Amino acid sequence: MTAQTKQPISIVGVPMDLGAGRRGVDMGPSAIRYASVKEKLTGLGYQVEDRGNLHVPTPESHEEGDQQLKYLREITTVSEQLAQEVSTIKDNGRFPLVLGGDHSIAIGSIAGLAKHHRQMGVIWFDAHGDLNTAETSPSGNIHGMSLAASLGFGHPDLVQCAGYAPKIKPENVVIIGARELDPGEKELIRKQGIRVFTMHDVDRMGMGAVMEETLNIVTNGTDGVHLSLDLDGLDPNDCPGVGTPVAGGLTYRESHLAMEMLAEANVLTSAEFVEVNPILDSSNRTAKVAVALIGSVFGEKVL
Ligand code: EXY
Ligand code: MN
Ligand code: MN
Ligand code: MN
Repeated sequence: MTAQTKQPISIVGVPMDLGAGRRGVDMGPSAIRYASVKEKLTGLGYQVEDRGNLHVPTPESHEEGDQQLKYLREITTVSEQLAQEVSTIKDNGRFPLVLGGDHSIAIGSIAGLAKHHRQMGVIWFDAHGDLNTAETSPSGNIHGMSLAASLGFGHPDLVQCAGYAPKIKPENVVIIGARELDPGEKELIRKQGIRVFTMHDVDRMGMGAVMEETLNIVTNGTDGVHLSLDLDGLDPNDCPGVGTPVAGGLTYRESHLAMEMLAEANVLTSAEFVEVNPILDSSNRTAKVAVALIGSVFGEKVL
């Protein structure tokens, strides 16, 4: 996306909550639209189409299935559809902006994107690693497995979404904001050499230095950069409406600085904002933060 050309944007909502441990995040796309995401972007001079929502099965109408891969069948079905949708948006020469829904949707968005990018950088803002497999997951919730699957680790139905694997390489992935990692995730991080800026790193280095290093990593040898922003990466005091809140997160300003530096770098080719859960929110605050961050990453400035 270059500020000069203002690439047209296509919004797609994925009201998915089957990958999460609690209901409600399926209302995330509506909450973000209600927080005027389209108006924010048109106000910045972008041409925006809203392609509506993908159809997602409701939990009532489906069995949970394997307790270590809950709703695997439904999630793989939606992931394939999202991969197709995102690929179509790329074919149309537009910028895909995906609204979640729980973080399992990243399996489909990254699968659709990687068909258009030989080597894509990924910035994963999250309190968590989302690097579990069925064997290492403490919950069986697939939103905790989506980055692992995109890297080629986990159940074949997730790893092979859109018919190929892997989608991305560990040397092009950066996680920012991590503060709750499971043993299996730590092992994968060590084995694969994935760059993780924990909250300790953010505190010590400052977000400016973190983003300088992140930008170097995700643009090194890549032909695109995807932002996968999980609102639970921010502190629950700023973003209470998320499904798996973890204390001690990124501040509102640290997150905005990261988005502003991303906008200045002019390297972003796609983005998704996930895990907004209005049921756990107050006066749609979390969706409003998401829209404010979207404004910053698309170039909104104070001066
Ligand atoms: N690591 C835990 C699990 O795998 O169940 C919690 C995952 C939360 C995932 C949210 C989307 O970031
Ligand atoms: Mn249905
Ligand atoms: Mn996540
Ligand atoms: Mn998370």
